[in-house]
Amino acid sequence: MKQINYFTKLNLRQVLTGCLLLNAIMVYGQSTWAEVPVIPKPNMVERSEGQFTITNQTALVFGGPEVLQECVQFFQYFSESYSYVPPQIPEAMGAKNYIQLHEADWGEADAEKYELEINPQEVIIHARKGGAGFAYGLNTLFQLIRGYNVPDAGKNMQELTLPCMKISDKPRYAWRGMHLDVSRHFFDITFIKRYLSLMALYKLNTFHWHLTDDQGWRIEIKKYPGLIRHAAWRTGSMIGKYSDNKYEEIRHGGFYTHEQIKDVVNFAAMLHITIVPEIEMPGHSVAAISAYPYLSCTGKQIQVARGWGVFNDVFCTKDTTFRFLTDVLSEVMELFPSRYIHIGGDECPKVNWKKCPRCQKRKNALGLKNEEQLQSYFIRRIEKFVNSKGRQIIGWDEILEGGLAPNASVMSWRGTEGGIKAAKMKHNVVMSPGKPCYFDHYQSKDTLEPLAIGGYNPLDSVYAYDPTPLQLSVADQKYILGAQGNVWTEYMISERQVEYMVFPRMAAMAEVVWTQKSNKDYGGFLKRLEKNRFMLDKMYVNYARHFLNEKKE
Ligand code: TNX
Repeated sequence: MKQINYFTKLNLRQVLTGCLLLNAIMVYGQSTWAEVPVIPKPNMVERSEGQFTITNQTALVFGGPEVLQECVQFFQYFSESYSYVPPQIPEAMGAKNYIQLHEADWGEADAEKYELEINPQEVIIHARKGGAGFAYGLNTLFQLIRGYNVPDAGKNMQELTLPCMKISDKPRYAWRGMHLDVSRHFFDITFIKRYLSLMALYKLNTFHWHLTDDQGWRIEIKKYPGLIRHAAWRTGSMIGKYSDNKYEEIRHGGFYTHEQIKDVVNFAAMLHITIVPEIEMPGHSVAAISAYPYLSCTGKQIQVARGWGVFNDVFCTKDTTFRFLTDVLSEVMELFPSRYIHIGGDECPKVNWKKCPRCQKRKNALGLKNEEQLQSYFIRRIEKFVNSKGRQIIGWDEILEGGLAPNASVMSWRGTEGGIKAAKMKHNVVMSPGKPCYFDHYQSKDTLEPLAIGGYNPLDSVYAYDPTPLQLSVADQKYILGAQGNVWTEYMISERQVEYMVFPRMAAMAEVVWTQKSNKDYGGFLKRLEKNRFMLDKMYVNYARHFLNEKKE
């Protein structure tokens, strides 16, 4: 028999008061607006007559202790009162007006699915225990409450209304990602958590954390203290346009300790976000080499890079480099429980390998034809190690050159060809082609835009993107895990600037990876974004405002 004393009733108004997204909401009539004000757009919505009213008598009813545990955490996060512990009241059954979380008997494939029913007497969210469904259902509910109840400081209304409807929703793709480069410019843990919270707002579930590059190493590795003492800092940065070749001399840097990383990983898990760490190899490794020069072919002392671009100093293919990298990856895998570990693999010049006696000896001993095959050997060797720990590697599409490692997944960035090729070879793929997934490119042609790396990726191009290439057979389409927005920060020197480049393009990307193609509609998205931006306002997000002037039809 179901234990009714597990049911918990809590005064919803208490929770909503002070809520990050919803506090100070006052009702001002009910909108007759046809679009359901939710981003990403839910996949099935049926509207019906009538409305549900949230009053200070509305109870929140949880069905069972585990569900309670999961949802309360999520709920509390979106509430200012982190320490709020809902009272356990044995009899909640008497409530006349309630929001209920109901455990559904669905299989694992539906871990992210939720159903949300709004009737005049009750709101019921159905989801599978242990997945993200309850959190996503609550998220949609928050957005509906916010979207249908326009705050008006002049009114002191006690009630929030919701039109009756039934939503049945689940994502199109499993990998709904955002990336952030913290090497070119360092962003502290507080900002990383903010970034994750904003991802959660849009039901994004994968954070690709680009932790190492030429311009700075950002993760503490206990066995190699030089990485945070030395490789995490540079003595200046490039300023202005790349072609100006100008530098300032301000020391820049920072790193994350193991404690901080554990804290962020737990925080992300609470928001149903997986963090995929990236450790770049064999290229983009100047910072690591500057701390441990023996890692390169020449062994020469070099400095952490101050400028942007691609550098010839890369990891040598000798055994001592592999010892270093496997030590590093061991600590990384201890900290990050993700199935995937990103090992970079992009933009590795082979100039030094061609001159290096040890690399040449390795190449000849293995009977390899060229340096591309040597890079393939490098990645395969790393893959073997990562697989031995029960994990999978993912790398940029250059890892296809010279032969793809047997179990590797590919992140397609130089267009979609690499992704298509890998999917045809039955390897998993994450799509992130520069156009339109690079959020470091300009989003407007306005000449007053802050300096960016170049390119042009406006909001409508991001929105129009379909991650599943038409060239793929139906059978091969399943290898497309999803897509992500990439945020390279050479030209983003502050958190405010990152936000400006990321929002609202992140919202468009969320709809690309969540909403079925046939349900997408850019005009409707813009209208929903106009409502949605009040949530961003509430969190003081510095989003770009160009969309406010776009035509909505
Ligand atoms: C290419 S995308 C890079 C990055 C740069 C980015 C700038 C990729 C795998 N490599 O190192 O930051 O372009 O858009």
